[in-house]
Amino acid sequence: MTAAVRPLRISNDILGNPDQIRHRVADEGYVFFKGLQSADRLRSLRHDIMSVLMAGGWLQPDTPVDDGIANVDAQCTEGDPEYTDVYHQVQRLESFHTSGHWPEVMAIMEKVIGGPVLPQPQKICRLWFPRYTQHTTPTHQDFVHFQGSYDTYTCWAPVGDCPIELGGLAVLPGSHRPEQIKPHHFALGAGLLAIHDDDLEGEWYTTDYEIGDTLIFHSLLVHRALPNLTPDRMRVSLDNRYQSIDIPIAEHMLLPHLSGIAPLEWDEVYANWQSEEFQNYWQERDLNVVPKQEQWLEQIFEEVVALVRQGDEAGTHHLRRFVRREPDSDRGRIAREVLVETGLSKTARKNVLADQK
Ligand SMILES: O=C(O)CCC(=O)C(=O)O
Ligand SMILES: [Fe+2]
Repeated sequence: MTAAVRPLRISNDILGNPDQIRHRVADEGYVFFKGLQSADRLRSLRHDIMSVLMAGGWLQPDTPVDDGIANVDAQCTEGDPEYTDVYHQVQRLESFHTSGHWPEVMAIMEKVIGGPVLPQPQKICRLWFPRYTQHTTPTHQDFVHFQGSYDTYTCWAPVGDCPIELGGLAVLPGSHRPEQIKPHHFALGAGLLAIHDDDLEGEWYTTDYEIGDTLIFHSLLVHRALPNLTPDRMRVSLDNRYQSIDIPIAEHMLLPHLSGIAPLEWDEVYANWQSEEFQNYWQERDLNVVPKQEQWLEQIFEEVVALVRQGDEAGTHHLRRFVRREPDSDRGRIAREVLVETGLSKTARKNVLADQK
């Protein structure tokens, strides 16, 4: 495969034609629309999110909050306990959850899906620090994370302009066919699962996203994020999932995002909301809920252990974080033993022990 990057195909010309939209998604695995979502509402949401980040110490004090100028000393990412300390405050925002139900979003998802739509309860916001490129979301298919049914679609939108250097999403058109899950392996970055380049062919497509632009893609489409190469800007984006109300949904998609890393209940999420309209909205439906498959998590744990034994840095970073998060679980204990047993320097060993306190 080549490293060249081509521009996403813009589908605004077929916005009024659901058959053509579905045809294009079936063919290319994605559709991309310019200015689909209200820029005003997104700006207001950006203000709410950035205000949480400022209060949490992730933005430079005395800079305009809406600019999202990062305090790089606060760098952290999904999987780090410090990340959820602030991220879960974003999860409590009514405006954030409501954005997943905006009329223009529901209307386009109904066209893509061709019938009544369930916005999955788990809504996701991504908060990506600059100059932290080793934690960029690696190449993957969403199905390994969200599971349930293949016919689930991700709707990704930046909350603010997102030029290429800020690190938006890139897709590999047509890679959702044939209908199969490709091998995934451990990598740092959101989700921790990566498809290796050798298992792929085709060219990457992306764009300089502007506020309101919206990318929708199938759960088997291969995609990745580009690194946030700006000196100081946070990248903030929404990625929410939608499916027909009639097909299976995996049980973990009924829970707040990252509530497995640090506990967060829906009641806590709703504590300061004005409206009940989007609270527990899925409970009145007779959903077909299926268990979460643990196979990928188990696989990467074994891979990480093997990598750490070979002295791999990314694996060591992950295992140390894992021990901090779960010192007392079975895997946490194994992780600690592996870190101590491998050729860690004295300082690193001290850090592992300090992390456990
Ligand atoms: O925003 C990111 O870095 C990851 C997004 C993603 O992979 C997704 O929306 O499925
Ligand atoms: Fe993804």
